[in-house]
Amino acid sequence: MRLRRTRILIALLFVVWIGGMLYFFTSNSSSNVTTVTIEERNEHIKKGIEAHKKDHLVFQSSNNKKAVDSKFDAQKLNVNKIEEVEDRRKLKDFDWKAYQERSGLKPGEDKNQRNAYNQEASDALPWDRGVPDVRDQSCKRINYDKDLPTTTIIICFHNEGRAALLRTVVSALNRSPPHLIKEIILVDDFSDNPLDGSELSTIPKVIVLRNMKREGLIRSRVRGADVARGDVLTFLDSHCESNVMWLEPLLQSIKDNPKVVVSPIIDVIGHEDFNYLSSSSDLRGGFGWNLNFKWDFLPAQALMEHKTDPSAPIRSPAIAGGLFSIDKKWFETLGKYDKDMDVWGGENLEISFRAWQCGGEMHILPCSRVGHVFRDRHPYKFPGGSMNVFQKNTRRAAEVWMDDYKKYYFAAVPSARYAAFGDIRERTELRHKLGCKSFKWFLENVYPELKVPADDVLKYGQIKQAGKEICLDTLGHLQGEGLGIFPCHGQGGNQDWSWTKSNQIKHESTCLAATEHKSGTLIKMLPCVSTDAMQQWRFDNGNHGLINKGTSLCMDNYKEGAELTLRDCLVHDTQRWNLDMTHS
Ligand SMILES: [Mn+2]
Repeated sequence: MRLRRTRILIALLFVVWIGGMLYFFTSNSSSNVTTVTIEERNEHIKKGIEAHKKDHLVFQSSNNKKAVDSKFDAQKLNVNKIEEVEDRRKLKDFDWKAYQERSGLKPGEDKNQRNAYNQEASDALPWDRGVPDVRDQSCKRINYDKDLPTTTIIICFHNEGRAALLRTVVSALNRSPPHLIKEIILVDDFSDNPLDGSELSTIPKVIVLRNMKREGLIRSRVRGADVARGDVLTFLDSHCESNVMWLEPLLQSIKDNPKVVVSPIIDVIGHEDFNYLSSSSDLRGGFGWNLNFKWDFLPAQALMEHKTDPSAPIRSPAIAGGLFSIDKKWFETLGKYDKDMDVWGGENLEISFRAWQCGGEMHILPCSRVGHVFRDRHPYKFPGGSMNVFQKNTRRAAEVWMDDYKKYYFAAVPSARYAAFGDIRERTELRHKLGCKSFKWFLENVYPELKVPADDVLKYGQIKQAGKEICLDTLGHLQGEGLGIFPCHGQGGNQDWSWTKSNQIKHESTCLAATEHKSGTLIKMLPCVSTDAMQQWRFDNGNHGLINKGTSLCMDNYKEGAELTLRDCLVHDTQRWNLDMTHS
């Protein structure tokens, strides 16, 4: 019964999803919006997130000693003075072409080399170019309060391409009500050319701080936050473009609930052509037990709510980390960032755990849209060793916030057990002082979709026919019956498989089993018996075969539409599989 219900639910979900997509295309077909298929967009997002992870590896620091270039330090400049001279700075006085040309491509220079995006395409765009308004129609009918809190925009950068950096600043200025932006703080994390940042200080509201050595994203953000005078902190990456009315939804949410951390939907600016593409709004932030951030499709219930009201906030267990707004006082109360985390990585999950467990929430706001250049490689070296730093930071987050559940992280990333993570007393005291809830509470109330692995499970996920988007699927069949294949939907359910320590392929309480020794015999879902060789499998990495130990026969999708059988092992496409699985 439960299997059938799951199956019906997934079918329903598909209908809703396709309906939603049809609506999306028809409702946008008249406007001048570049649309891509959902598959293309999600592929983009997936690749983008991978690239985005690498993207922040630029920030590097060798020790914790703070070094500051006093010339560009707002604390020494006296920030109040900046407000006095603010009126004298005019956007129209800024010679954007000259600013860009001073750092333009040299003759013969590879246009992709410096920034890992096409600098020629980026430089060719006007600094104030328009972008398609990709918001849902319902967003355009919302009236926001006139007296929203003000914000300080904080942008940290290191050797960013000038055109992209400038558009980040100018699109935010041009597409926000002026009275809502207190200032824009640029934190130059020790770029090769200090003029990249300092030349922008003639733009209205811009304050430039420069680190005299690499501090990394985390400490650079805190440095910006410490001098911010706005009510709300808005962190942006340095290669973004804010879309129409991007700021109001963020500030309204925080006005309504100062303990909510809010993110825009992150649209895609192509790193080759710089086209602005709309991202799916059916996603939210999550993670696996390896504590890598990932995008999840909305669970069925949340998806239905989203389709009913496309402008409503989407509760998100985690944020990607590059772009978000938070009330300044709440940021401080919550303990800012863990400043003993180095460079980049893990800080987005840490602030996500902290926000939820300590009485706040995280929302993605579909009416707020900001484009981001997703790259597929990073232009800079990472001398500290990105894996070590990522692991140190992530382990700090796990040690402080995950209680006993950290054992699943260590199971998923065994090398993390040996990561030196330093002193965490200050952070555990913070957790205690704030009276934060347990990780168990977080799992039960915020992220029940993250399943606690059974102790006998090595890895879990889906099993794909090699080279195809077709997955092993119970087809809603019950114990004692066979199974088949179905297009992969990434929703788990009938396509959710675990690989156990005794090499069984398990779905709920059933395991895939051979019942006879002859070729052509049906594979059945039987109650698991870990010692039964007829239920044990071996994955042949070379041929991608799934070989049953008891029979030495191979799993075969011999006949389309028929149930899976065991056949003599041949190197044949119907016997080739991929384990698309995460270690638990
Ligand atoms: Mn980025």
